[in-house]
Amino acid sequence: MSSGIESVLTETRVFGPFERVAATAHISGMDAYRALYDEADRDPEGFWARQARENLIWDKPFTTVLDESNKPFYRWFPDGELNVSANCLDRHLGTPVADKTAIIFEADDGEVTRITYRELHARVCQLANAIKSLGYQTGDRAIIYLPMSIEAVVAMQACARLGITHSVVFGGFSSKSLHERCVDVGATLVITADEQRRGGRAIPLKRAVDEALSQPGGEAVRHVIVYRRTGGAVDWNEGRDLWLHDVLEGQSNECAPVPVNAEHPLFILYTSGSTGKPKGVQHSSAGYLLMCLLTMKWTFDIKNDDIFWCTADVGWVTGHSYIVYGPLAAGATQIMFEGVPTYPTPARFWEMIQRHQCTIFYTAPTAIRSLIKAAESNEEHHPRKFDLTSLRIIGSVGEPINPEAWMWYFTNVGRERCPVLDTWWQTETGVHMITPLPGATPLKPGSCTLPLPGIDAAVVDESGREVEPGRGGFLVVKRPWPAMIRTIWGDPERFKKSYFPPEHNGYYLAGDGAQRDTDGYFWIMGRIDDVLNVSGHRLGTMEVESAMVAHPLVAEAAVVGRPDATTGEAVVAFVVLKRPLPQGDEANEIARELRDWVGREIGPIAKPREIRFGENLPKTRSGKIMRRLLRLVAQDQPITQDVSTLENPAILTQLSQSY
Ligand code: 6R9
Repeated sequence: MSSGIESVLTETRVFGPFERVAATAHISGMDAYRALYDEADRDPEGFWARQARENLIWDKPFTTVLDESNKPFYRWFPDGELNVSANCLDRHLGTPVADKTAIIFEADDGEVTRITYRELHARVCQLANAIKSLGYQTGDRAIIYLPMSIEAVVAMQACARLGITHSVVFGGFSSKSLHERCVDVGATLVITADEQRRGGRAIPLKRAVDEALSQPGGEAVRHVIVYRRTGGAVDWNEGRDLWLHDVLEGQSNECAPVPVNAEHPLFILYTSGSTGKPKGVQHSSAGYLLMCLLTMKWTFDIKNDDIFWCTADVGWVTGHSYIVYGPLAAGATQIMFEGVPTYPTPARFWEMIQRHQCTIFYTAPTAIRSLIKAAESNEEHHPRKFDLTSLRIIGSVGEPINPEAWMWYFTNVGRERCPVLDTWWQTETGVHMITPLPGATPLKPGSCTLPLPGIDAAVVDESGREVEPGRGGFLVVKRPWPAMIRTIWGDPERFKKSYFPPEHNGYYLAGDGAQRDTDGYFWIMGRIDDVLNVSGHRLGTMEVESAMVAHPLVAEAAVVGRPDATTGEAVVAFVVLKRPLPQGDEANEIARELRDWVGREIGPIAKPREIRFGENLPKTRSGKIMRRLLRLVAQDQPITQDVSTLENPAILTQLSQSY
């Protein structure tokens, strides 16, 4: 948080406008932005109705724009019907886009596969027919546990075509996380692969599915469709498991899209919150897709000849909105990458931009920061060694981008010609909310700048009152927007409590701290709840704590974040064991064991960077763990506050030793 606050106080540089982009931009110049913003502000329903009519193809037109009768369970275009897959694929068939490349897929080993919109449509129809023939229908839920692949896009689109709600689980999650999600979402179908290939290694996926489904509740899954990616050995459960290539055989490449209600849940995506249990964020069909498409135009200024590349995984919301739905609805050509930015070398991104003539590049600060390190230590991996002149827009998402990383990205990747779009949004918001527009907004390094048209964002105090410029507070959105979260799957009370607490006037509470400057620009300060952001991945501290205390050796655990130059935040775990305090090698051994345990319980991304053992944890008189204190200890900062109320102040010394 401190680096964010400093940047607000010291950052005075302003970049842009970018004439080259502005000349042809969808929204060109600040006057055009303000005009659109004001139109939406004056008459939000009229504005969104116009956008929904102009941008989506409806099977049954809506007559109501927004149903607010059961706040905060807003319903958008509630009597309209459409199909999301038809809006991404069929809409292009009678146009020149049909034979345009939809996806340029580059595999981990560099092999490139291209697929046109017409071919993609055929593949989606075939899989939809196969799924239908297995007895699945609108309203069923499918878990998708696939690597980055054209098959993942096909699987998600095939579900959308039939009105089957998908829940994609990131391939880096453990079988235990997969099991929890399968059960919570009530899945009856799983689509997976034998293995995934990343950084030259093969990582099993089917094995994790087998483990997950052998647990209680797993028997509800009737079929597991398996994409053969590597040919690695897999166990086979006759009757349940089916090869993707077998189920596709003989299927017609036409499958009528099923019209669904605008509010029909397109997908449920799990994300971390401030309790131990991940939340199933439920999204709609029409409102969500509308804003995916609009932000492709507004934020990315997508054009027919652009080569768009979002480096996110389809397991995260960024991959949903800016790989699977937004770019396809916009008829764009996009790059999709199976591997990791550092394999075979940390120049992989720059090589790929050059090879595929990428024009719009969208990645995460954590990737940028690790590539800075690599570039600065080896000239061969520096972006200046590559021809990146095809780029016209570069973007960032997932966590605050510090001004230094912003400047490096702007200078070395964008060559000072490309606007850097620092896009602030969340799994819950569905799409970009606060972001520069490339042909309009002057940029300040470290600020996500201004809200999109139709987005009424503000910074408020504890009682919901807007604070003055330069004062920190809670980031809120005052009015509903079409792509917003609809509920937490199976837990409407938690939805209300988490996002619409009564003291905030019915505003949507994002969970981030922020402040605005005198130009109205937003500066995000990081999470204000018990959610960490490690390499752009959201992790609940409670989630990691519950995983740790599930280990037989652990009596108690507290997890906090520590600022980290590469990953943004690093997980530091304070642990009380059920046995005497370990020292030296023994402590190292137990720390390794606990790290592996967390990796198995949640996934490798949750493994604590540091583990610190103590005989107990610092607590208040009422028994609350003093996390604020632990955060200071984790940063090796001096403790200036009064610690005399602690049961045992000496533990602070114990807890300073890390493993
Ligand atoms: C899209 C996505 C959401 C949280 C969010 C915030 C952080 C995302 C940011 C940013 C500062 C940005 N975040 N983008 N913070 N500037 N441009 O990342 O969704 O995984 O749900 O994370 O990430 O803290 O609340 P999700």
